[in-house]
Order: sequence, then C-alpha cells, then structure tokens
Amino acid sequence: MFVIGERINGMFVKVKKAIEARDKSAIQKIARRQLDAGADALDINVGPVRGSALDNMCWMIEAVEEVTDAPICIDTPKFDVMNEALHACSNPTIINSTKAIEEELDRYVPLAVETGSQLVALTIDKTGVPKDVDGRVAMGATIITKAMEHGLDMRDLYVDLVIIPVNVAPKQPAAVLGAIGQLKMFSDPPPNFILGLSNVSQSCKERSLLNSAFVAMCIGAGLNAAIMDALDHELMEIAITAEVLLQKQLYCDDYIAAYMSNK
Ligand code: THG
Repeated sequence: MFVIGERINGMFVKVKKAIEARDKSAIQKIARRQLDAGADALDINVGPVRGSALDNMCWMIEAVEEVTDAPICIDTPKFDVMNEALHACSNPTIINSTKAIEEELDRYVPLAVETGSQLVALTIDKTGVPKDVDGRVAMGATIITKAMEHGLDMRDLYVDLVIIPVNVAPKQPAAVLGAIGQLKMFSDPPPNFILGLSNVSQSCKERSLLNSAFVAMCIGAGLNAAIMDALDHELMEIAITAEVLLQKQLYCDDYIAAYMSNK
C-alpha cells in the first residue's frame, strides 16, 4: 500500500497557524511523524489560509524538503500553482489532482510527463461526483485513455474513485468498491487506485472505525494507495494486515515490524 500522509493540510488548525506564523519546525515535525509512522509520501495542501496560495505552497514544500527526500504530493486545484510548485520541488512529485474532463487531462497529463511526476486523477467531471458505479467507471475510462494517449506510464497514474462522507451519502462506499473492481478488469496493465480515505468519515462520530473498516474493504477490491491518516496506528496496522491476508505482503509472525523496517 502506497501511503500518502494527509496531515500537512491547512484544514488542520495547527498547520494553518504554522503557515501564518511561518513556523518551519512545526511543519517539519508533522512531516517526520508521518514518515516515522509508515507514510511513503506527504500530501501538501495550503487549505483555507489567507495570502498567496503559491507562496504558502512553496514555503511548505521548502520546509518539508529540508527534512526528507520522500515524494511530495502537491494538493491544489489551481493549475498555475501546481505548475510553479512542481518546478520548485527537488523531491519526486505527485500532482494532486486533475478531474476527468478531457481539456483538463490534456493539460495535466503532459505536465506530469514533462516533469516526471506521478498524477492523481479524480472521477469527477463538470457534473460533479458520480452517483453510481457506472459513472465512476466511465470517468475512469476517460482518464486511462487520455493518460495512454499522452504517453503516461500506468504505474505513474492514480485513479481516485472519490469517496464522500457516509453519513450524507450512504450508497457511495459500495459504489467506490464496485468501480475499483470493474476498472481493474478493464485495463491491462491497470493504473493505481487511490482514495482520500478520511473523507468517508468526515463529521461522523466513529472516524477511526469507519476509516479502518473501509480501508480493509477497499484493499480487498484492489486499492493500492491512499491519502490517509498515517498517525492512526491501528488504521495503518489494519491496512498492512489486509495486504498480508491478500498475499500482497509476505506473512511472518512479526509482519508489522517487517513492513515498517522496509520503510
Ligand atoms: N482525493 C485526493 N486528494 C484529497 C482528497 C481526496 N486531498 C484532500 C482530502 N481529500 C484528503 N485529506 C484529508 C485531510 C484531512 C481530513 C480529511 C481528508 C480531515 N480533517 C479534519 C476534519 O475535517 O474533520 C480536520 C479537523 C481537525 O482535526 O483539525 O478529516 O479525496 N486526491
């Protein structure tokens, strides 16, 4: 499982304050904690902070790059911010994200190829998040086709099936699972499949339980990457265990320790 730590996001009060105060060490601590907990890459999102999104993004990237060589997942909906931030990065980069709209894919896929970045593409179009499996599969097909057309290696593509909170959209988790299964069969070689996992439990009471149960089900369906809370140890352990049960990791009695020592 490719784990992208979600915590460097201006949505968290601590991060928002650190950005406003230009407190590098606060950001660096959150980066290190996530990596030590097993994250493979770090999502960076400026969130609802005032000021220039580009300046804030570049400052956060600089802070993180001082303490790690891990891939940076640049999380912004603005193409110009993405383009500038990508060029300012020296670590490997992941573009997060583009939508399943042809004109957008025609800009983002070549940007990924030119900069040697990986690309996250959401199954969202001008009409929003699809209600069912079929909508997600159709948008996934658009993404995969465009990626092939522009020469992006499937190993560098992450199709995001877009999960929204279960308390407001109870049919969505099952639709995500169905879409991963179908898209996996549809393409050879398949792309990677990713989710912003914590979205499933936003504003719910049992966040950790919901995230944990869902991650196990998604891994069963074929999910191999997630933007998630790497600081939730039990969640991480459940994800690793699900992979052991599917033989994606080898079993040994100390499989958790073995997994972490490979980081
Ligand atoms: N897909 C992709 N990228 C994404 C998402 C996605 N990036 C953003 C988001 N979704 C994933 N990251 C988060 C980060 C934090 C939370 C949820 C998803 C979260 N935050 C607390 C909350 O809203 O309750 C913040 C409050 C707090 O604790 O301070 O849950 O789907 N490609």
